[in-house]
Amino acid sequence: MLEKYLVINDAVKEAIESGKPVVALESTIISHGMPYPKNVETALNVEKIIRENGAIPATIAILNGKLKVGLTADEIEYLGKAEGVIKTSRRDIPFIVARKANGATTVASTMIIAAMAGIKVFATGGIGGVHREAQQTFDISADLEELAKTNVAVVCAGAKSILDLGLTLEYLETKGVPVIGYKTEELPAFYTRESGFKVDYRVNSPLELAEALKAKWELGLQGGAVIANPIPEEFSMDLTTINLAIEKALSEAKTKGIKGKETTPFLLAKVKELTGGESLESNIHLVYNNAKLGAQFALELSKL
Ligand code: PSU
Ligand code: MN
Repeated sequence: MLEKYLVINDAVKEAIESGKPVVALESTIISHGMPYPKNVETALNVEKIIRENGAIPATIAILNGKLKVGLTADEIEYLGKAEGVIKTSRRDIPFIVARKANGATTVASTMIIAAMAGIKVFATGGIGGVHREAQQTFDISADLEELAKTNVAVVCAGAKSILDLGLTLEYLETKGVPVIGYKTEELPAFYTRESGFKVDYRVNSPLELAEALKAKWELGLQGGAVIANPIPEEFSMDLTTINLAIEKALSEAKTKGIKGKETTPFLLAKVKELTGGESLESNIHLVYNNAKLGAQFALELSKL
């Protein structure tokens, strides 16, 4: 039945079937996260980094209604350039499929499709979370629910402080999702290495990560994990600069009445606009850093 919907490219299929390491990649970051042509350039570099570190990349999106695992360079180019690609989370998938539309997958939907294909490791930039003032708005990303139930581990640089990081951690705790710091005790906040919040566990090697996730899944403990990998020091941003931009973006979103699925893309675009090219460069390099760790982790997992 799944074959009707799911299209896995040959290289990725061969790797999955023979137990080789594969790293899933999302596509919202391409369509909604960065401007063209940087988005395409970054997506292709990320795939290259994964290959250089011994794993097979599988960029995921929905194209003409097909759940695609492993995009070609042309498909990545198309997605990066096309107008009207729909940001697709769990609830959107059936409609994008039935309408034979193009959808860029978020963390949640990339996890879903990766799990359908049998991929356990996924690398990206930042996850969605509990928004500030969620006590009133109820704005909590579907990414968190997905982490609670789908067996895919997500390597990221933490979450942006456009979110309420404290509430995001509380939510993940309730849902039983481990938040793991890679070589750090502190939750990184995307552009910065620090946030003031602690992670649940610190690990110091890809092998340690692989052993913990293997135990989780062999025990039948459903769900993923957040592997928080701090941005490399040389690309990290000044805390005051980034916080000012975030405050400004949040107040503008409020004035404009931005709601629902538009909130995250709006805030990301605003922060980028306010901090200029610097935040874009930081963003790109933290994704590269996560791609590398994702590949190393997938490699260790495949050896266990
Ligand atoms: N945060 C980022 N960069 C991103 C996203 C979040 O720093 O690109 C994207 C991811 O695709 C994530 C989605 O899964 O936004 C979350 O959107 P929402 O908050 O609407 O669930
Ligand atoms: Mn939301």
